[in-house]
Amino acid sequence: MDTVVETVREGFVAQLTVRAGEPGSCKVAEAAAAVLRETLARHGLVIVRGLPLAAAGLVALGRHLGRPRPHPREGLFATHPDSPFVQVLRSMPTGPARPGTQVWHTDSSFRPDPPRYTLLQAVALPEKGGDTLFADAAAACARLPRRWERLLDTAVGVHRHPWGGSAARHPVVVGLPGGRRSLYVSGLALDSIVSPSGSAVPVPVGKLVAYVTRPRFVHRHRWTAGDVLVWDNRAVMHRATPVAAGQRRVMHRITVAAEPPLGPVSR
Ligand SMILES: O=C(O)CCC(=O)C(=O)O
Ligand SMILES: [Fe+2]
Repeated sequence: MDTVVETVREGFVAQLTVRAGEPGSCKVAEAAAAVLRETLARHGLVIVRGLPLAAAGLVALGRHLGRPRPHPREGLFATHPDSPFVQVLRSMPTGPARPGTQVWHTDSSFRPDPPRYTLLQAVALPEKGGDTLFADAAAACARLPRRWERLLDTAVGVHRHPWGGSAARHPVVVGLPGGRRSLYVSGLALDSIVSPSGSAVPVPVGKLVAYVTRPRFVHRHRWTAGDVLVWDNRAVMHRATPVAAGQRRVMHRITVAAEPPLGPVSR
């Protein structure tokens, strides 16, 4: 097996192409996984090409990154008949992808133990639309406006499921491999930003999300059938884009928990 890693955007997006004799086998996934782990330590998003995986193969790949999580109770998606870990995302007959996914977010940040990685594979693609956008939260953190830097350093984000429920608290600034830092925010679930003692921090959530998702930090992924995207929910934010009415888009997805738990970082 042969793997080629190319940088698409420095420190943000890489492409990992797998040239394999036996496409889709679990052995191939295993060999590719070591390269994938290394590449993910330096990039928030890895586009894996040439590794068409059945549902079980996607789970096997996820197991090399951490612990795949069973279908979340609060999930919007159907469960794949072959695996309780694989969720099936379908565009709705009226057009758009699931509404929540079109808002900039990081996956399940409203949970006390949010998934670290998400793996998303294209199974059926529309002729037009249905791209996924990613924002480089690590680059945004490195270029944070001075007036926000100090305020956010030890700040705590209060996240809540859009439908309500109890809050989960996570640091706003989180650590990444190699001593890099990132912003852990979500336009879908981040309710407020407070100091460690609970007083309000004067950084409006909407403005912070808008900052991280400025066009200069955004990469648009145009899908090719079989692509597997793997992202680190601590390093990037993402959102789906609409699909035209009558167009079919089907994706398989798993989320994976991985160490270390989300925690504050020191400078
Ligand atoms: O459908 C997409 O492009 C992205 C969906 C999404 O937000 C996810 O899988 O976590
Ligand atoms: Fe998502």
